[in-house]
Amino acid sequence: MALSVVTSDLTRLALDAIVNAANPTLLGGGGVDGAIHRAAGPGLLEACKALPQVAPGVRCPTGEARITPGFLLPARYVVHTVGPVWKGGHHGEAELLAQCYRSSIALAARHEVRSIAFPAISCGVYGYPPEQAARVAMASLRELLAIHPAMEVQLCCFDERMAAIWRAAL
Ligand code: AR6
Repeated sequence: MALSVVTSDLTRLALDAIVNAANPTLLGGGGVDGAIHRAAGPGLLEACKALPQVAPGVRCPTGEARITPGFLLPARYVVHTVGPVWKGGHHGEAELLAQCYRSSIALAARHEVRSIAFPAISCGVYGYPPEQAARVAMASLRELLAIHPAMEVQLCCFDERMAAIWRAAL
């Protein structure tokens, strides 16, 4: 099946690309972002710094995506996307989260990526309720896989509790 849920450390996956749940600066942070920068080594930060700012301090607005090499990671590319901060659900969060999946897959496809893994974007520091995020992600990804049938997509959960929520949505 082209869409699956795995329980793993995202930084260990040897796929064409992994997706980073970044912040608009693209200069690193905590959570999966911090783990990716640690595992990729300093080349990743240099590549991120080289991406143009579209506004002061903003290299990637919420819902958009940017791509860099994976440097020391087993994955060839890192697709950086910025999820919405959860503000109760009535501030366009679902549409912005769906945009993250769309922008990431579109950008990956332009780089001939055939296998890609996403973390649970926005479900950590950004506070998005995972049950709702998983439904948005799965609905977006099903539509995207109809457009990109050769793409293999993994949803990478850090622990079993999160994986159970995502499997239920799948
Ligand atoms: N592998 C897979 N999943 C992970 C890993 C890992 N190594 N580490 C954490 N997770 P978060 P967000 C899970 O907070 O909510 C950063 O500081 C984690 O358990 O990483 O989009 C950025 O710079 C959770 O389920 O991302 C931003 O400022 C999921 O990844 C902000 O956090 C996402 O949690 C983005 O917040």
